[in-house]
Amino acid sequence: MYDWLNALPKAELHLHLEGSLEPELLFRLAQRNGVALPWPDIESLRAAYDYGNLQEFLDLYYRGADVLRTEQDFYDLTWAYLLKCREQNVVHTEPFFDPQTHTDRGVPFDTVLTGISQALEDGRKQLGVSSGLILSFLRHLPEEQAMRTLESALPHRDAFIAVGLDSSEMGFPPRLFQRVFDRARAEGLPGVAHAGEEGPPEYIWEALDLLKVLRIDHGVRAAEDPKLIARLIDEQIPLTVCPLSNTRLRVFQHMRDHNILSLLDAGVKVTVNSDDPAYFGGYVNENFHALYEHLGMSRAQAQALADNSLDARILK
Ligand code: ES4
Ligand code: ZN
Repeated sequence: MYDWLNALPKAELHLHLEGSLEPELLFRLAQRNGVALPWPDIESLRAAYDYGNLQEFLDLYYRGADVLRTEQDFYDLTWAYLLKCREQNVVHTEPFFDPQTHTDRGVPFDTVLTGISQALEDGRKQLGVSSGLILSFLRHLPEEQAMRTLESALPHRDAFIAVGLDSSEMGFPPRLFQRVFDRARAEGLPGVAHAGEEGPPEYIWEALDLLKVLRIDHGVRAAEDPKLIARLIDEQIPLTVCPLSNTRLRVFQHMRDHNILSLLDAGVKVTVNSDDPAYFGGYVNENFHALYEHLGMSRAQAQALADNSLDARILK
């Protein structure tokens, strides 16, 4: 079963490039750039990968991203992820990056974008992995800063397929970013948004009705709202679900409690994704393995999940 799951062609639609920074590369870049780290070695960094909620994870994730300084760093980060894609039969990926995490530290927008874009291009040519990049806004920062980030991205409009919304969810509802998403759409950039990970179903309604997103990232709390579930099924709105992330961040206490297969069987267009694989203990295939191990996922269910991922691409 594991070999069969690994061989399934699939797309990844919910992956933060900064979250694919493995401890080994993190330490190598820290040394290369002369960045001091609060952890003496890789083992103690790994020991810190134990989170009570989303915010505890994000604090560590932003701390880790501080080692990314040069164009080559962003290239190396992205290339390492693309090698994983090839290894795992991820034939297409639509990764996020968070420009504000870097520009707020003084790393120029163009440095970040050029390093990532060059690696994606080489991935298409040398690895056969197709891709489309999603520019994601940090929702814990004011809307004006998201708008300024969008402005710095527009000269490179063709480098992106969509805009996204991530970071701390509670207290930062989608409605705060309606103008930014309107502006992006006017420029031909559709939206996706994290909603219903820790936040209530109301945030998913807002993402759909106000931000007019094409997909919901996570969305697992939709299950609390039958009217919302009916709409997701009716309109076949994809949810990019991240099982290992959800259990590591205690959205579900145990994998056997996860609702992804119930949503699938109900007719919701759910997909399997890794979110921040370096921080949550696995890439896409390890997420599939966990669903088989703890939820008894069948081959037919796995096939449907993989088919959904290819179907829910923005870049066709
Ligand atoms: C994230 Cl799991 C998750 N949720 C929200 N924002 C994020 N950024 C990176 N990983
Ligand atoms: Zn995410």
